Amino acid sequence: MSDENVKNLEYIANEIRRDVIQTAYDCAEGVHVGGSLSLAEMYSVLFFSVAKLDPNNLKWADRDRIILSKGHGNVGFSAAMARRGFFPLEELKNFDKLNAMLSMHVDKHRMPGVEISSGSLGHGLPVSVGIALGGKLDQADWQVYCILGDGEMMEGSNWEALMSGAHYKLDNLTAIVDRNMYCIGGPTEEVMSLEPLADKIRDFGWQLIEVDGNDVEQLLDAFNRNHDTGKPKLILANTIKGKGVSFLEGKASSHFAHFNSEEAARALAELEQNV
Ligand SMILES: Cc1ncc(C[n+]2csc(CCOP(=O)(O)OP(=O)(O)O)c2C)c(N)n1
Repeated sequence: MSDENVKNLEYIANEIRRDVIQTAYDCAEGVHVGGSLSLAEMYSVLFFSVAKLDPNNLKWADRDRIILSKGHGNVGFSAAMARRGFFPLEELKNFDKLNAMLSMHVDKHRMPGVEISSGSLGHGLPVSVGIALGGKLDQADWQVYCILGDGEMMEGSNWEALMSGAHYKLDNLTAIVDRNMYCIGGPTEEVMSLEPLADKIRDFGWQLIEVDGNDVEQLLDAFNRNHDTGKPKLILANTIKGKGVSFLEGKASSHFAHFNSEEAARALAELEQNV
């Protein structure tokens, strides 16, 4: 991919971050900021380069299926989908208001282009395994991309899904773990240690690719690498929770936040410098 295209994906990631901050200001209750900022490059790369999608043909049979398993990350996901053309960006202004299209967690009955509702952690990967298995049985050539949080990997259902993904040789399935090192209650390694996470996943029979998840080129390379024969792929994306805003980066408190006008202005000014 050309330098210009990489720059464009970085630009979109920055715009997604700005959308998240603006929504954390507009939404009186606050939103899940940290785990949306950590995934901005992932959303940009997936929605604008890797996945086959058509926002004007939501039921296109050959579309790739993107599943946000960590459904609390809906604010960043919504920003990416809006920018990709699934619905107007203005919908973010009503984020989590009564009867709005966009809510704190992903709701497929209200958001156009969403494959499954999510928010209760530990369900997206099991469902993705089922969808990928269906694709295999149909000999379809679309792919399934499932995004999980690292804290979410504490859910036992994910480990059953890892077993079955390998068992059914689902090389049409790519899971992505946002390894930002924090869950809701603090650092993952203090709450429930996951390490050595890469080795465990490899031992479950998956092709493991570990990257800097805030680096567009590394993400593109990971997605574009062929699946090892007969294996599902897992991209362990090392990211920074709250990435891009100095007073949020690497802080557990970034998980969920509302900003006053001064904080929002500070954050947006920092992100302005990245454009
Ligand atoms: C089954 C279930 N238990 C608890 C919660 C509450 N909860 C919401 S977010 C979260 C932490 C998730 O951590 P992680 O997956 O690392 O998310 P990230 O840091 O990327 O935002 C928890 C426990 C939930 N949504 N679902």
